[in-house]
Amino acid sequence: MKLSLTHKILSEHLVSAPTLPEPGVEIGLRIDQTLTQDATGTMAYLQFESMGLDSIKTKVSVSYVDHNMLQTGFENADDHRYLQSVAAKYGLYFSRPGNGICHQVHRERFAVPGDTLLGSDSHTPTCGGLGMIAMGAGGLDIAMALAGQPFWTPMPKVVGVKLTGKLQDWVTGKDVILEMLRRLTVKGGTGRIIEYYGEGAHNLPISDRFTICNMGAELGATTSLFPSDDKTLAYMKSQERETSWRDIKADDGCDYDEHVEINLTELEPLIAQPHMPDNVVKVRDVAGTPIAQACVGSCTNSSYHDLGVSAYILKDKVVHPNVSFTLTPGSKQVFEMIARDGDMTLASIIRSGARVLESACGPCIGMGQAPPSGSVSVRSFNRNFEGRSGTADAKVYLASPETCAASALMGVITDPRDLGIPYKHIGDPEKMIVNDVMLIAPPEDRSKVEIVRGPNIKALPSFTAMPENLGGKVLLKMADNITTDHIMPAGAKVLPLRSNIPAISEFTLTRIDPEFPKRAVSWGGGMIIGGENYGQGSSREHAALAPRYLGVTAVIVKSFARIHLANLINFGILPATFVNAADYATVGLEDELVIEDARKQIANHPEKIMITNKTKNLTYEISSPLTERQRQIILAGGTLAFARQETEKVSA
Ligand code: MIC
Ligand code: SF4
Repeated sequence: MKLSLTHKILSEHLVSAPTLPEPGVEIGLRIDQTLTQDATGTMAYLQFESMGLDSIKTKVSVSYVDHNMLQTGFENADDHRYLQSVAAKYGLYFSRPGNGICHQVHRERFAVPGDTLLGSDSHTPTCGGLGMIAMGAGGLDIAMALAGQPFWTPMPKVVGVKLTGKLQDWVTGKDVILEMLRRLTVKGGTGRIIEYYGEGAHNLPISDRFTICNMGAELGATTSLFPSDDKTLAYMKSQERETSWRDIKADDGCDYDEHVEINLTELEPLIAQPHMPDNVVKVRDVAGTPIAQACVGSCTNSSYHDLGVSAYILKDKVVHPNVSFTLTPGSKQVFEMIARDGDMTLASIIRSGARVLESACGPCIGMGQAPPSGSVSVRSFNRNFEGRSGTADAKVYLASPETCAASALMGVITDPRDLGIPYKHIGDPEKMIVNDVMLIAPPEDRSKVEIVRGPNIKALPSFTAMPENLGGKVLLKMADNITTDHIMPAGAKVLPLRSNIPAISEFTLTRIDPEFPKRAVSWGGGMIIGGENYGQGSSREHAALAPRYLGVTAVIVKSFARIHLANLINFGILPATFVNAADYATVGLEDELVIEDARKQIANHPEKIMITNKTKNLTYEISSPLTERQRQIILAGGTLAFARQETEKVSA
């Protein structure tokens, strides 16, 4: 049988059954590598610690510090020390602050074709650019993988994206993924793995492949990947890691569940307008719009190519006086490369008046560089959700580094082809500067390592089992496409509280209704109602943990995003969808809902749960997509409670 690359890698890692099942059926996968970043890592390691093991069980695991580096108080600094000591204690690599953004560093130094990677960050699929199955998940799922447990996820459909032709000058991988978003939308990849193949895929430079896989997260896809070919080998050689290269690709003529075809030759520079990554038009359609800010960086576009091409556009010129232009090298490696290359890349950037930021997430997660009121910011990033930049009324556009740099120069949104400068190809360098001094390997003798816990690191809250009857008022009713940035905002004010659930829960859903946390507490908890694609975006499990802490017992929506759904189950919140879409309209704030015999209903037929709206005297049918394993988790009050219950059974 001819197999897709996805099926090959999944089969090699399948532990739940001898063969891959139909799409939708839950599969358990062996995880080779994990990564965490500081904003999700503290929770993941607190959860791992609570499992009582003395060592991690994965092949390679890395703890990165890249999100929260402002250090406006002791909180982040304390988190960094905790993460460093946990890594040393349990056998992980620690990537020091300054070494770079997790996805950029991981692809440079650790990604291996054919392996599996699970990361507590939704852009973990970036490493799919090297031919691996790299997936985002909540921190608790990472903790389980570190403990050697399988990762459970629904068997995805595989979408084969056939790329033909070759990109024109000034058109990039970013434009390919923006075209995918234009066609498929932010929900189009849900329950799917996107596999690129064909002559066009082979023509794409490695840096474009990473950008495309990175932003596949915005399609809602489980992951995206490219075949491992001669370009992959050349990249791994440039990183002095060719011994880890593996020749693995789809069989010619294999079957895909769904098909998409893009002729690269026909693409032109594209741009996502505010406030969704799928609101895509041609750059020329919005050209001339005045901008106040441009930013090149983030895990999507901060490679040597991205900085190099920006510098080329800026060479011997000055950034427009009305624009603040920031550039972020994605890693220390990229930073050192632009500082030492023959083109004087860093010098051109400095001379142009652009602002160089440290290698971290920075403005992408609202850590500084909030744009001026009501202004336009053009960014090479992956998310432009309302308010995420730190300025509630800013209008954020997403485009290639080429378009960002051209716009920064002109002061208005500009198609790089209209700059009138000759095109210069900046390829993947044959040799990168390899220097791992900022990656700390665990010590030989880990027994003496003490874990350092600052006062911001609070104990994990524990949750009770599902009651017989589940009742409560509707605490909030929301529309479609609610992101995890709405549920649990990030930014400079909130990120420092990621290790402190009582404190961070006070920000839950405040972007939608500032009174939500107070109401949830004074009403003694309750249920929340949402529309389509609820919980899209980030993998932050705080978007489930904090609501649970405030007493949310059920989330009833039209449809869920994958990672958020898994996080709700992990923390014992019942996720359910309306069977009759029309029922959504009849539920209102403050309505009293009750699921009689909730435990029985969930245990016996979660796909058909009856819930009564006592206020309106109506009964609805809702459906919870729970497998047998997940039913037990929900009944126990969450994954950790379930794991404890199982251990007690064994030792009894
Ligand atoms: C993001 O881009 O939203 C983040 C910050 O990287 C998140 C993780 C987090 O919230 O810590 C993600 O994408 O998973
Ligand atoms: Fe960091 Fe932004 Fe990438 Fe998230 S999307 S990992 S915040 S750079």
